[in-house]
Amino acid sequence: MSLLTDLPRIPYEGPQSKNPLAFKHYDANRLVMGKPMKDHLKFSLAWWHAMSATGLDMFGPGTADKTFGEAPGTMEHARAKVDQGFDFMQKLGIEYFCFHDVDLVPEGKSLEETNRRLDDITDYIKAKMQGTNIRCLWGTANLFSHPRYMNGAGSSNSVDVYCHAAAQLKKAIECTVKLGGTGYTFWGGREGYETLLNTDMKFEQENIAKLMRMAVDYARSIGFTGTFYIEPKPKEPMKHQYDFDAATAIGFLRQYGLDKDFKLNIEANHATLAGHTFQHDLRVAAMNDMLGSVDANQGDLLLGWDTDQFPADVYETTLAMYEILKSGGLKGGLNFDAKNRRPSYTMKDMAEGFILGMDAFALGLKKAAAIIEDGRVDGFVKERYASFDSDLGRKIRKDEATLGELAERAIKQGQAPLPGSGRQEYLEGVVNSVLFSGE
Ligand code: XUL
Ligand code: CO
Repeated sequence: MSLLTDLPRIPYEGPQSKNPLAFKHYDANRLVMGKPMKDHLKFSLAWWHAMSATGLDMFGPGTADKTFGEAPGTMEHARAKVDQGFDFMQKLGIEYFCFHDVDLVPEGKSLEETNRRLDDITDYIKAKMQGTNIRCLWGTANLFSHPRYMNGAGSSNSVDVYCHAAAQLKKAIECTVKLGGTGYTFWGGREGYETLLNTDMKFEQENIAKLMRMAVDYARSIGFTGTFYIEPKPKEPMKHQYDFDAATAIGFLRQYGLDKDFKLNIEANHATLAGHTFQHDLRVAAMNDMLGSVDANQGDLLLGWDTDQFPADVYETTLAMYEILKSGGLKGGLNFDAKNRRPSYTMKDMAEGFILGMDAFALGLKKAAAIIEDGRVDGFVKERYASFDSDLGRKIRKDEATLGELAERAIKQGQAPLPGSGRQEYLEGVVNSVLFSGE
């Protein structure tokens, strides 16, 4: 058995370091665009992956030993996870964590028993938080693993299941508030369908919205001032998930009047499963003022599922941080909804996974700031729309133009000139030169 407490503290050693247990780019207090890196990059540990998941897949059991010297399924084990997790976060300088209810404690035989266990563990976590900088980024309820949720929770056909979900939701909100969580997340779990032959989609979506409304009302009534998040995902586990992507989730929130209380938690691997880039879904969220938080990971474009890998692709983290910087920064954080590959099963592997992800985002942050400071990309985009700075262009933008007026101008001018080169290759070259022109 190996323990996270056996690992050393992880120092920043700079880009030349070859020490696997050191940061090459993440230098918590270094200023980027006038703000310390750690305030741009509020890294968070996901309790389900880091403290719980062993690497099991449908072809075989887990390879990583996360017993931490205690029998799984006991409260001793739940507490050992807290001891190990907090020690690990402190060694890496991670200041936030996220959890599902069932990541914290083993489920009891009844809701009352589970709730008592949650009371115990949140007391334990709260005490542990004292004297550290560690805070809860967001909490959530696992409303998708238990067989009762085979048809979803808010979208279930069964009112009994719907009520059970409500009970779990209520308790998870209470735990989040108790731990001072800055957010509460709804990932659609199994909120979706396998076939429309047995599904009333409208009924199910209305019920999800009603449950969310009740959750907001309850949370506000017990003093929760944080943000609710929807985390879009197009498929897996269901064939079709209702929160398909950022645009779909925003439409849903607006339709049901939930958009004042909710923002989005954009996950990189979910965006790519939806056929978008991570950057695309960040942009859609940001331009609608709905960008709240991020689940930081990456998929494998050759595989069609949610591989939840630690972020390594600096091109992608750069473009993600570009979107985040341009939107004014995240109020939420960067939650590593990420896990080691099954053959990377040691505690050292886990540390190296986090170091990889934190460095990839730190480098992405530095490079995104450099792209913005360089100005050529932003300058080009501005210039590209410059024809709208004309009198008529301004009238269009101010909703003062009529279709007839535009048509008249078009007839007068004859053939419209070509709109100007998009210069994609030039811009990609600019990005490459910023990325690879030294530190
Ligand atoms: C599943 C996923 C979840 C959510 C929390 O794909 O991303 O772990 O982040 O329920
Ligand atoms: Co996620």
